[in-house]
Amino acid sequence: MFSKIIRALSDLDKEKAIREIENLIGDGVDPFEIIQNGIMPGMDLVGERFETGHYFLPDLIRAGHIVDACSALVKPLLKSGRSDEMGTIVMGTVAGDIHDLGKNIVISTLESAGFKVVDIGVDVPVERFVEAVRTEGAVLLGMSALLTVTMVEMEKVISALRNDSGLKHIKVMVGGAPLDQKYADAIGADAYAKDARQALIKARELADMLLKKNAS
Ligand code: B1M
Repeated sequence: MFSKIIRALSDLDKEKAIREIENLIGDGVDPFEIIQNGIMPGMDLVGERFETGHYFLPDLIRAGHIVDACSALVKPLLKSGRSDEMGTIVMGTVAGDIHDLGKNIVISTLESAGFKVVDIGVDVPVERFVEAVRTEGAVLLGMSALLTVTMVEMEKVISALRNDSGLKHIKVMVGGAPLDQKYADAIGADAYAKDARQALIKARELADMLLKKNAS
């Protein structure tokens, strides 16, 4: 079902990719499945072609534009069924990293479920994360990283929060292609999500946990 969209994306064929996304949406395919089984594997192939020297930086940039156009079709459908007032989440991509397409999909998903999300952008330094959590009164901080060399920034932010008596209670969720649960545990994150659907599940669990704690 997803082979055509994967192929269109990996061949950097924007028109075909958009048409295939529209077809999948028209067939009633779950939008989370479209991201997980169509867009992400398509981008994995683009990445592989880049790594093996078949694609170059302009191709990556083009791939980014195509994902952006495809995401714009899928994002309005990322409804979760339940939409309560869930609190504020600050979200950004760590320092040195400008990948934001996945982060933006996660943000749309969280917003559609009732979270207020403050997007502080890409290439965000440690101090800016800490400042934003403080000034926005966030209950949760979300960090995204797509480069293995920038993953280490997450640990610095978590450490800065844990060393601040006013912010040590803030829950932290991390995500992005090079991460896994083991890494999230090692750096002391409260949750790891491998995709947008998981991000929503984990964010709800963390928010519910905080609500229960405040009520007791
Ligand atoms: Co870049 N890039 N890139 N790139 N790029 C990768 C990441 C790479 C894996 C490609 C490859 O070589 N195979 C590789 C990293 C290798 C590594 O570190 N191991 C790479 C490289 C090397 C680079 C440059 C260094 C290239 C260069 O300049 N020589 C450069 C770095 C720039 C920088 O950041 N400083 C670079 C630049 C770019 C573009 C700007 C051109 C463009 C990004 C455009 C943009 O984001 N606005 C780009 C692209 C498009 C990619 C690939 C091909 C696709 C990324 C993407 O958008 N995926 C990527 C290859 C790949 O991912 N396989 C690659 C689709 C998106 C929907 O998925 O982002 O994984 P994803 O998000 C998912 C989940 O990860 C998760 O949910 C999302 C939705 O389900 N998730 C979270 C993400 N954040 C989350 C946060 C959460 C929870 C879940 O909680 C807080």
